[in-house]
Amino acid sequence: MSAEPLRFIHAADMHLERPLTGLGPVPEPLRSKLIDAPFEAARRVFETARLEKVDFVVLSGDIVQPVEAGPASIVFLVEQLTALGDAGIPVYWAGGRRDRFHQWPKAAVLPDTVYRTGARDLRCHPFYRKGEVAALLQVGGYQGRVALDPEAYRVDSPSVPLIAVGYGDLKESPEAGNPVTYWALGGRHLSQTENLEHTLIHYAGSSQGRLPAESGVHGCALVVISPDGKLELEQVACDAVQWVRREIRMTQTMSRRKLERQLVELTRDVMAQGHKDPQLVQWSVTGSDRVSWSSPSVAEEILVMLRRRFDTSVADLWISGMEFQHAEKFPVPVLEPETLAADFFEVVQQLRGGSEWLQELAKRLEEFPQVEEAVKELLSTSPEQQQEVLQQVAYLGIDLLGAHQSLADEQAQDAQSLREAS
Ligand SMILES: [Mn+2]
Repeated sequence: MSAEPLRFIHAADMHLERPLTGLGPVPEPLRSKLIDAPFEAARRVFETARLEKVDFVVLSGDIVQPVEAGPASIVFLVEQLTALGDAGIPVYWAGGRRDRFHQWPKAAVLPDTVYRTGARDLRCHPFYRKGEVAALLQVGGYQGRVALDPEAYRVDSPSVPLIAVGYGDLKESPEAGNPVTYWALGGRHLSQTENLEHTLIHYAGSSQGRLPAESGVHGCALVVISPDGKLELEQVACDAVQWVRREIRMTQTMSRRKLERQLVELTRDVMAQGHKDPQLVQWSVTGSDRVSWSSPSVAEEILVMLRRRFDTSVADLWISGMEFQHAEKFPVPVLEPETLAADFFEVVQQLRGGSEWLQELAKRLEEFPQVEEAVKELLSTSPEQQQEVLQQVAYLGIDLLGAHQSLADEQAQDAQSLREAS
């Protein structure tokens, strides 16, 4: 093996066919940036490869669904991969569930520095540097719903680093005798690393988060394998828009107005940090179990208030969501007795701890095939998931039956407690 380290970029799940979702009405100045974000993120990944002068790039699937993405995305990708080819950087691309190489338009010609492996296929490529093999790449396409077998990627005693590029989960942890140096995997949208003694398994994650659940930094991995076999992985942020999820803890006595004031202040703090890219902020309020007004409709009202406050043409910030997190398994509302909400809640309480209610529900909904199907699907989920649904039912019911505290009530209550205190 040569005395130079091996350096490469690992990226996955770019999903150039998929826009950002879960945002609500976005102010005009932000729109084009959000539309462009998946492409800008991909551009930054490929630019990193060129600036770092890496040996090659590995793509672990779900880069683009060619039919859904449309011609502009295909042209974009061909240009990016051609620029890499011109810089002497080959690309090894394991086809994911979405890539569909057989639907790739014939007119879009990829440079011959791009090596693609389609579904149910596995190919071994030697990577040459100065006329010598410097690495071996086992590139495997989407295997259907079957998990990847680490043994299939085996090569008999390789004298150079062996890189496995694949899409999906591994059936089992690779054995100690498995010669793969690095598992470049895709199919998970949040990056994830599993460091085993003899190998490193890494999911690159999507280069651009698409929804609130994909918060945190996204990008690609820069992997360096030194001549003595030491492996280093550096995460490189490439996302053009960041989903920020922030938690704030509420105390039992906290009033709604105080919470609102805090949220405004904290959002200002996020804004003051001066990011170069737009921030999409999701507020999650914990510790709200014992507060009767912590309902979805109050969350919605607060969201509208925050959006109005921060809808400025200069700020690259948008509040993507606001939710009350209920850590306890079930709401503990303070309800007026003999009200609809209280009666409803009592019934829901009685249904806890079993799945009979679902069977009963399925029976009653037999004449509505579509709903019935959804309920039957629920029946096949775990008891925990069923209880979670019941919990949501409880919150929604209490909310819809008007048990939440309105702002007017609260202002009156605030004024009352002020009078009492003075
Ligand atoms: Mn994917």
